[in-house]
Amino acid sequence: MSLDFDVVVIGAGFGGMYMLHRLRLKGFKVQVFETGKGVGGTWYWNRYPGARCDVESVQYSYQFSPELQQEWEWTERYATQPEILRYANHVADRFDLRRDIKFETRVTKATFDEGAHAWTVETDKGDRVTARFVVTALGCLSSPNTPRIPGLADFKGPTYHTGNWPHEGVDFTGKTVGVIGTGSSAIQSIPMIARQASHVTVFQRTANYTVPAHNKPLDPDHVREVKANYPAMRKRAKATPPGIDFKINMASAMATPEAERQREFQERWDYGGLGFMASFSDLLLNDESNKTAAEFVHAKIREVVKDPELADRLSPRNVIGCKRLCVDTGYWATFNQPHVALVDVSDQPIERITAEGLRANGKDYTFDCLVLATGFDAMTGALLRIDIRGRDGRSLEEKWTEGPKTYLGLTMAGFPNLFTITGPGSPSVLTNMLPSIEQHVEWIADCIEYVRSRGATLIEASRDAEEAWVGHVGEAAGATLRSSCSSWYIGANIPGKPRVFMPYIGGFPAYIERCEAVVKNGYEGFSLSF
Ligand code: N01
Repeated sequence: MSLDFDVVVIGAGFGGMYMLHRLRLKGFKVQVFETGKGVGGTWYWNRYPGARCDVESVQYSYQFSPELQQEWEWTERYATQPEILRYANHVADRFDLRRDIKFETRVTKATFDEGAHAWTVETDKGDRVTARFVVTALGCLSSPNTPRIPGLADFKGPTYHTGNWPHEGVDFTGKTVGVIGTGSSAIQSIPMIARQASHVTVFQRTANYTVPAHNKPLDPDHVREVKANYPAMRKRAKATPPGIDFKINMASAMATPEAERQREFQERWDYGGLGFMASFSDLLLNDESNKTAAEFVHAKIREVVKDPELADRLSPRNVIGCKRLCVDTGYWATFNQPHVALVDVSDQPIERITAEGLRANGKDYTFDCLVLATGFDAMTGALLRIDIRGRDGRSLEEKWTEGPKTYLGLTMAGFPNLFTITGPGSPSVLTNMLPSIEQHVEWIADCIEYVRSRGATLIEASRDAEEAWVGHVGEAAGATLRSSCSSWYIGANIPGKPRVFMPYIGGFPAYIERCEAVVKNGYEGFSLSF
């Protein structure tokens, strides 16, 4: 049977773009399908005001091309969404990617043909193509979660979701705005919305920890230095659990005298960003250590927020770093402004959305515009939106009834020739996504080349290898405080979703080592067919 393509790639974000490039270099015929009108994935859709990456721009970038790394000029410590999107477009142009990407086309179905050892991929535009392999590059946070609050359709004004923001932008000048959610997207967008709006009401179910970004324009001397030493910096980053080049203090918080501990927290706070959680090595392992960091942040909230009762309501109660730490610019100070109000909806869910606003705690709130900063059906949502059928016509949804099961977060037993970039069971969202994406893309491209070089037509993970990996992912999660709260890491934000800690928390270096060992041992845990 002659197939239309060697590989179909689903998604043209950073994962899909590099996958296309890498496979092309190896001489494979590739078709990419992308729902959006352009490349960029997350950075194409998340255009809410204030959107920027919480990993520093010189690190949140591709490293596969030294030339690209040298020629691209980041302008700020933390790049804005428009700048990252420009970068994605630059990459697409530079490597001539667009000619193999079909835009505005959503893949709806992928079915494995056991006789042909191939996939048939169908789209909402009527495509029906065959390919030996399918690679999903769907992103971990790309299926927006619209909460099932009664009456959502009744609201008379416009409703915006941060994860699917209008491309033309939104002008809130003179408007009253209701915002549901206080996660990263809300924490970035609320200060920006408050600059324009005449009144903002924030509905908070769970207060969140955030550290200051201290964003600034990049100093040209610093950029020159980074560029001169890029390989060394990338190497250092790969040796840390989150794949980010920052100093991890290996001391225990509890074993460190109080004054020294405060100094370490303060230094990290003054520097800004996610490195705060690397102040001590046991913040996510030991409750008491964690509390020292949490209390440090609580004190910062009290310093900034003038009304003590409001400061208390803004202070998170759970383990710091259990939910993804946020990085902000002026979030708490925004609540000192008289036109910004915080409504606690932690005790009772929002009752309903009404034509004029919403009803919560027995009270009606009115506003002109509603912003849903309510996050995503993370890690599995985008995959399960596609009707993926493996052996015996079994759906992925059926396979994952009790939670996602993968081998290395890359493949699944019963779904031969299918790969997932940064899938559940890989470090993905617990790391800097760009190096994680590159590591997956390179592993997958090598694997596909290996299958070809052996004259085989099928590769499949064994159930035993998958079970062992799923067990290891679960064990690793159980050893930290990260699975102790209701986060999207465990699917707690989606009613009915199985509660399973989805990403691999063992750290980037251990994960890379494991992937490399699998290859060295002749693709251990996989079988080939001809
Ligand atoms: O989503 P979230 P997000 N009633 O799930 C609340 C990445 N990211 O888009 O915590 C009331 O974190 C929900 O409440 P609760 C980053 O990895 C990165 O902000 O479930 N409230 C929560 O407050 C991040 O972690 C960047 O109790 C409801 C909020 O909505 C991930 O994306 C920027 C509700 C959702 O927060 C997701 O962040 C932005 C309901 N029915 C995002 N339903 C950077 O790089 C939900 N909520 C900086």
